[in-house]
Amino acid sequence: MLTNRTFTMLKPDAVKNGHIGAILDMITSAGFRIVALRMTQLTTADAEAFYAIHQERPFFGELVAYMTSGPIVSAILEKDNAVSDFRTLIGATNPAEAAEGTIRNLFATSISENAVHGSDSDDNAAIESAFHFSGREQF
Ligand code: FUP
Repeated sequence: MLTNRTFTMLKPDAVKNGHIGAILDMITSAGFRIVALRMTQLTTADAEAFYAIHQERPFFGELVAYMTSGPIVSAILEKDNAVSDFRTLIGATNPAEAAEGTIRNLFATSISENAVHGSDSDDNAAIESAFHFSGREQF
């Protein structure tokens, strides 16, 4: 189990608005080591599978449309207490509630276009990492 790793995506709004460099700098400055990294664009099938847990939620269609609307940057990050510390670094799902200085506070535009994803558990970090990266792409 990759208990010291978490998975993130810099979402289409963050990429489109030119924030890749600033967000990766915040991530590494906070002590995370990037162990996998890719710029890609999700297909509808990718996004539906990745967010399958939300398929009954009213925002599912909008979420899939948004997450496939442009390129993203996906990454695996390593640090002690990675999942919890990264959730603290990104802030609340709704940027209006995200603590000052968090990535979502600084870069997110709305609850749906909220700049970054962060895994919510060690189990999901492992599942999401394997969804995006093969073993030989993780360093
Ligand atoms: P988080 O773990 O903070 O990414 O938040 P959730 O797992 O609750 O939600 C996953 C994604 O669904 C969010 F990043 C954005 C989207 N979402 C909405 O669009 N509307 C909502 O009301 C809640 C979530």
